[in-house]
Amino acid sequence: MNPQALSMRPALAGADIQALADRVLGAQRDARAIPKLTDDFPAMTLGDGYAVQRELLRRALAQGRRQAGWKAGLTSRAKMEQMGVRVPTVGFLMADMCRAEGSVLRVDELVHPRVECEVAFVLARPLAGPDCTREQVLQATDFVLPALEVIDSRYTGFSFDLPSVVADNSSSARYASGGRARLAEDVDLSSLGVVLERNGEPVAIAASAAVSGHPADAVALVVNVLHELGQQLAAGSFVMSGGITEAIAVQPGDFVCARFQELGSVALRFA
Ligand code: 0L1
Ligand code: MG
Repeated sequence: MNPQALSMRPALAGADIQALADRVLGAQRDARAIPKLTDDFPAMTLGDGYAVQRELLRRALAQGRRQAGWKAGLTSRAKMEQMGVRVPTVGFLMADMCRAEGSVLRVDELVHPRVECEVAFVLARPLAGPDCTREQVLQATDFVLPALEVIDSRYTGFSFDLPSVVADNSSSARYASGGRARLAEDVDLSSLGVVLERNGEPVAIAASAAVSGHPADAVALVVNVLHELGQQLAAGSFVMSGGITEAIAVQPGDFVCARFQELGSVALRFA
């Protein structure tokens, strides 16, 4: 990858950021695939990707939508290898992207949805960077629970690079949590086994250590990236720590269930 693309220093003009936010929002709203943004803006950096993401969040909040929290993206080695990138990302989660456990999601509202299972953290206290640690995350955590994330890259053929995927809010689309909420100290979060099933068949099996070594490390990473962006995690934030398995594609008719050791299961149906 072009090293300049990894820079947090913005290279684009404010008008370009607005135009790219329009472009991403149009694709998200119409469930329509678009070419990656760097095809037209080859100088775009990671900092520009976050500037577009920040503009998406600003517009969502201006519409009266409520932010529920944040997610870590591209945290597992499996995910990084699958996507051909090396640096994790963050994305924001709005409350209206949440679906009840067991509910039915319409595939035609999305471009090419994929599902992954994650450990979600709910914070009792705020967390701020720059040097947030696993221990600080665990101390600030109210409880953890199992979650499914439905990611939906808006880029044609899943062809994207880091600035483009960050501008697309790290492919965030929907999420659901369920199972059993547990105190973080009551479970060994470093070695939780997970089985992801599609239509009753196991399609991915992994352990939570796939998430940056420990899911709380991924949350610490979110906090430290947010610090670079001038933000922090508020008390009450819902934070998804990153896909434990590779993401699996879903089609209408699919029933997806993630069975977590210690945390129970969470399922979604697709129509
Ligand atoms: O949550 C994630 O890890 C998704 C990151 C973006 C890449 C993708 O669309 O798979
Ligand atoms: Mg994810």
